[in-house]
Amino acid sequence: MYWQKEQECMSRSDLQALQLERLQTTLKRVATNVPFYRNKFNELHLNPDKLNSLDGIRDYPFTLKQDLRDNYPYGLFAVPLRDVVRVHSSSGTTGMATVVGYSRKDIILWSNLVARILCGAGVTPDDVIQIAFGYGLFTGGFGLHYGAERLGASVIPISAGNTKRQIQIMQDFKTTALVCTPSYALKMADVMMDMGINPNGLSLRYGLFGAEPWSEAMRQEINERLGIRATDNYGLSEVMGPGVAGECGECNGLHVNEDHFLIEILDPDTLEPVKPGEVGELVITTLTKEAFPVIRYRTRDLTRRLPEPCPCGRTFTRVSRMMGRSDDMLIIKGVNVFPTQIEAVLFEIEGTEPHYRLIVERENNEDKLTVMVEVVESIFFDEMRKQRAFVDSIRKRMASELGIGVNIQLVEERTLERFNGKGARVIDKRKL
Ligand code: DLL
Repeated sequence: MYWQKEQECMSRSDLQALQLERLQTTLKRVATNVPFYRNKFNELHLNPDKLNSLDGIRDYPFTLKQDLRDNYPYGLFAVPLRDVVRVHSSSGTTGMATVVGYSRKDIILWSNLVARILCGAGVTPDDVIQIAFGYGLFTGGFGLHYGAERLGASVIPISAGNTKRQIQIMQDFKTTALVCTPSYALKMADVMMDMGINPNGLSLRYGLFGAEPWSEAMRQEINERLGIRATDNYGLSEVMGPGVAGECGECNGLHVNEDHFLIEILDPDTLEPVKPGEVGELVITTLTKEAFPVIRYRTRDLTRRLPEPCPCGRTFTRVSRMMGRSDDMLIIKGVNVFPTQIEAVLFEIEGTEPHYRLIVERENNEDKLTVMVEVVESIFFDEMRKQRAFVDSIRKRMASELGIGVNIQLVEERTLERFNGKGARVIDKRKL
């Protein structure tokens, strides 16, 4: 099933010609409208008018998350704020937020690309879609919502959380497609069991999961426990949000919406292209976005091209599920967390030592983050009540900085192992 067959199945040569034309337009637009890009291009003596092949993109500079932060909030927008109809932000990063904007045309494009992904996964206008992603600055809720409406499905905008109510509604409203993170889907399966509900008695048929890494084993478990077909979909706010890539019914890799995004897969150290089929970092250039185009955005997500043609007939390149990251970003309960954010909070709190461990676990299909931190003797041996208040204050600061709850465990000075070289402060025990 295709949403836009002509585009999704176009010949590779037509696609490349379209990409080149759009790339030229995008480069010219950012050079004209965004001083950040104009200055960088000038420094490197790059003239977008002279670009005459897709490979020419390799002369252009990368865009990093830090560039978005440095230009906070609107510095990288390519249209006046008057033409921006929506603003989103990368999940959970209050202290280091990155802000992205959409013009009216961008919202239409976004809805279309998400509709493509839903359609590719098998969803039709006859389906009832329960969207259990958070609605807000996170792109998951609104992104999937607009796409599902564009498709013509019946949308239940339930948002995240309150699992029992989710299940009640799923039962009563006869939900046929569930949209959330893969870990939340497993949590739902657990809660269904606790509630004595047999998933086979529900109307559920499809699950569209994304926003965090997961594995083939997890897919099998979800499929079996919920009696559905689970597909993976990928995106990131800096590039658009969901809608960048998604699996078709073959469930064997994600088709990238290449008519709107130019991808490169590079060795994260040398920044040279990897050999075909090898794992590398996904780098994305938007080809049609108006308000917030990005040039060679380093996603830090690791994947590889799947060179074999897909039996579904789509010609867009497929990439494997995301296999990890080339930086230390963690995704906890769907929220992006950098260890440096936690470190920064700890450093501000008197009585803590600069030695900590982050332990990430998955308990009952829910992520749990424990911060073990060394504290000075006087605090460690403080009376219980005082210690509890201390822990509470750290927990509150963490919650407001990270946007998620964490457990704090105080340990005595000099108990955490010291490192000689690169410190391994994060222990991720989740087996995905
Ligand atoms: O997570 C956008 C999204 C929402 C995608 C809903 C799919 C569904 P951010 O909050 O900016 O945006 O986080 C982007 O999440 O760089 C990846 O590391 C990770 N990620 C997103 N989708 C997947 C996936 C949204 N399917 C970051 N598999 C990205 C693995 C994913 N990781």
